[in-house]
This record gives sequence, structure tokens and C-alpha cells, in this order.
Amino acid sequence: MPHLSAFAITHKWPARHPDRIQLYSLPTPNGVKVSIALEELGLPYEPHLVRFETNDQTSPEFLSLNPNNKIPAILDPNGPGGQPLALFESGAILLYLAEKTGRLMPQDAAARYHAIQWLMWQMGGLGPMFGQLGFFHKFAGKDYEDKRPRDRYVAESKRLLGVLEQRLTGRRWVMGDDYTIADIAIFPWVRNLVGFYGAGELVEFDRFPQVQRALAAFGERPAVQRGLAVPSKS
Ligand SMILES: N[C@@H](CCC(=O)N[C@@H](CS)C(=O)NCC(=O)O)C(=O)O
Repeated sequence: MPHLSAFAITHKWPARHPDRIQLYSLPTPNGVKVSIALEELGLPYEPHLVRFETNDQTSPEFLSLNPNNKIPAILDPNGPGGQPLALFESGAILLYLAEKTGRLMPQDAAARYHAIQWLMWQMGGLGPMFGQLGFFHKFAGKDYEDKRPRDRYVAESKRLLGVLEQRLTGRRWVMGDDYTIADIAIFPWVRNLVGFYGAGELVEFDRFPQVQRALAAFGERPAVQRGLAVPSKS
């Protein structure tokens, strides 16, 4: 039985199944990337809810695993060399899970780097830009009189959607026929932009039919539907 008690995070979120991957998360666009990947891979895991309303992400227990105070984070009791591995940053976690299982990632070396390239594109561009657009369109920033910050993120979001549209033209998924961690990173954010943020009209989402088509296919995957609800907020 793996010993996870050395990890302070397990004191606040006890592991009932210490042999399973422990997931610390919330169903946000970054959080669901990991639950969707875990569901796709069929890996046994135990989800723990990190509540923002009680600032769980800044508790000493959470910070002991992720000093960056953001979800998602994992603790795999069976990491490299059979030792526990704690990890944060959704992109790093997706890469880890893909490499651990040899799935959701192209086998060909060049294609593998291209999948990582699109993953980085999401992590460094699409996610942060859409997130800022959400702030200026839906949250506190919407009341700012000066609309220039909002317009800057609208323009950048449209540009990024255009890049994705071009990539998906003639391809089923970002990497072609095979569904990869690049798709799992990208589509929760696109879904959130037009869904929760209600910014579809603002970014003229109807100008991106290939993105719409792939987003619909993403939403139909049973593992996506399950992963979107993890961890349950109840
Ligand atoms: N680059 C990080 C971003 C994670 C992130 O922004 N998480 C947000 C929720 S989507 C969060 O935990 N926010 C809490 C806070 O900032 O206090 C990743 O992809 O894991």
C-alpha cells in the first residue's frame, strides 16, 4: 500500500483509495482537462474538490503540493520508479498521463513534438487569452469604462480561433485522425468561451465552422461528458 501520508495535502483531503491517482481539482476549463484525460484513459483515480469560496487553493496543505495555488494538481502513488509523484500545471499533467500510458499522444517522434507544440500553444496562448476575455466580458472587468483591454483580448481570441480553424481544416482533430492531449487541452477552453463566458457573438464564433464541428464531436465523447462533472460539487 503506497504511503501518501508524507504528503501534507492528504491531511486536508484524505485518500480513501491511496493506490489510485489523487486529483485535486474543480470543474473549470483547466481542471476538467485532467478529469477528461483520466476518464479517456480509464485510469483509477480519486477526485477531491478544491473550493475557491473557502480559498482551499491557498491552504498550507494545497500549497505544499502546488506553491502556485491553482488547480488542477495530482498525486500519483505509482509514479516513475514506483515512487509517488506530485504534479501541477494541467499541461504537464496531461503529458505525464499520456507518457505513463503510451496513449493520447502520437507514436511518431515528429508528430509527438507537434502534439506538444499545440499543447504549449493552448497553455501559453489560448487559455490565458480566453481567460482574460472572460474577466473583461463576464466578470469584474465588464464594468470598466475603458473597453480597450476587452477589445485587445477579443481581437487576440479571434486570431487564435482563426489559427485553430486553419489547423482543423481537413483534419478531424488537431493532430489529424487521432484524438490527443492537444484536443483535451484546447476544447474545454473553446467550450467555456462560447458557453459559460457567453462570448460567442463577441468573437464571431460562426466564422469558425471547423472549430464548431470539432467542439461538437468533443462534446459527444462519453469520457468528456463524464470528465466535465468531476469533481462533483455536491
Ligand atoms: N497554467 C495553469 C492554470 C491553472 C489555473 O488558472 N487554475 C485556476 C482555475 S481554472 C485556479 O486555480 N484559480 C484559482 C486562483 O487563482 O486562486 C494550469 O493550466 O494548470
